[in-house]
Amino acid sequence: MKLNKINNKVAIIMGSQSDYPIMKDCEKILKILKVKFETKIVSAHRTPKRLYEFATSFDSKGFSVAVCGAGGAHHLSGMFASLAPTACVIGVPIKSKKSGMNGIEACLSVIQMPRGVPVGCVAIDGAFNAGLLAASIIGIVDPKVKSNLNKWKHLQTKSVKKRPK
Ligand code: RP5
Repeated sequence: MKLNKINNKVAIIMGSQSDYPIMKDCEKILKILKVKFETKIVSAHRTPKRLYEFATSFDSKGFSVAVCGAGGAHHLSGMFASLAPTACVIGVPIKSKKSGMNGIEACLSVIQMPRGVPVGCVAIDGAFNAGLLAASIIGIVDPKVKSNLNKWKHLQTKSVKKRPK
């Protein structure tokens, strides 16, 4: 009997090269947890064709979670969720130096999705937590990732000292 292929890859996508210093945090935790991922620059506004092509082939390429980081008028997560209807999309609102609004505008763009097209949202610049959340989703189908996440959380708990120095 042929088993169905399990989609266990995360796509880290960002609107601009300038988002990478923040989105590196997502790569960092996914590497620690041994989650398979690919990182790309895909802009909803500047490279819409690239967005369409990547989002519509997402499932067939073995991905199931998309972590989308963008600042300003953050349309990346919402457009990705529209074009890849079965993807788990996590939006990372990024504090863009150019907008002067401290990332709140990107945050509102991510959380105010219309009914029927959900996108999860982490904190402004919260790429590390987006990676942890992505790993917990992949852990549902990948026991190794689940176990790595469990160990990591356990170590985090152990690292919290009882008293300040
Ligand atoms: C957004 O505008 C990008 O995601 C980035 O956060 C912000 C600024 O982009 P650049 O002008 O630095 O390319 O679309």
